[in-house]
This record gives sequence, structure tokens and C-alpha cells, in this order.
Amino acid sequence: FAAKLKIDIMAGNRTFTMIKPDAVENGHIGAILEQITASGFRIVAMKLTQMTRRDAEKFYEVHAERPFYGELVEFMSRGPIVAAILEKENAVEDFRTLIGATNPEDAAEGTIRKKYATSVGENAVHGSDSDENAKIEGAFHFSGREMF
Ligand code: IDP
Repeated sequence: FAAKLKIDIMAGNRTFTMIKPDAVENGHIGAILEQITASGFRIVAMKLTQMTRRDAEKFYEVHAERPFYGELVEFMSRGPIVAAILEKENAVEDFRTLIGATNPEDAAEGTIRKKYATSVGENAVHGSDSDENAKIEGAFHFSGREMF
């Protein structure tokens, strides 16, 4: 019972993010991490890495049928990203609020995408859209020994 309770409490407190190649190229790593931690997220895991085309194809395979899939794979594998697992109560939803709408033109004032994204495709940051995907995406980039 205690173990189940612990899992219930833990559920929903982690999300996965990437600072995408555009934001890394444009020198925004520091500012974005500052905004994330100032908003109450704790960094559980983090690294500078680059996805291969195959990695990006796999990571975004749910979008394989979308017209922008090829462009998305090309973009996400063109340079380094910062991958991170973040912890906060209600992490997935709160992080989606912090980053703003997919298209920076629609993103609320002060959100990370409003401030740093350049287009609907090159939109500076990724944020998991569910607890289940947060787990899958975190495990895609990190081993258990890299999570703290
Ligand atoms: P999300 O990242 O806000 O959850 P999704 O619809 O899941 O948005 O799309 C995943 C990613 O695919 C977006 O973050 C963006 O990089 C890219 N993307 C989405 N829509 C378009 C588009 O219309 N053109 C080009 N790229 C797009």
C-alpha cells in the first residue's frame, strides 16, 4: 500500500524537455534553463547531445504521417540539443504552460516559445504532452544512472 501511494504521489511530477537546435544555435541555453529553474522545476537529468536522423525519426514516429515529418526530423538532428528531465508538482501541464503554444505567434506573452522560437517548426523547446510520454521520452535519452 505504501509503495502504491508513493507511485500515485510521484505520478505527474516529471516531464521531459529538449532545448531544440534553433535555440542552441541562437545562444539561448542559459536563458531558457534560468526560466525553467526560476519557474520551480528541478533538473533530474541533463545533457548536451545530438540526435542522429534515426533517433529523430524514432523520437517523432507518432508524427510519421504528418506533412512536416521530414522537415522535423531534419531540423531536430541538425545540431546539438539540451535534453533534460524536470521535476515539479504537475510537471507535464505546468511545463506546457511555461513553453506556450506550438506556434510562437499563438504563444502567450512571456512563454519560452514566445520569447525564443522562430517558427512553428523551429520552436525552441519540446515538452512532453503526457505522463506516459514523459517516461518514454526520458528513457529514450537517459539511463537510470543519469537521473538524480
Ligand atoms: P508540440 O511540440 O507543441 O507538442 P506537436 O503538434 O506535437 O507540438 O508537434 C511536434 C513538433 O513538430 C512541434 O514542436 C514542431 O517542432 C513541429 N511542428 C508541428 N507543427 C508543424 C508544422 O505545421 N510545420 C512544421 N513543423 C511543425
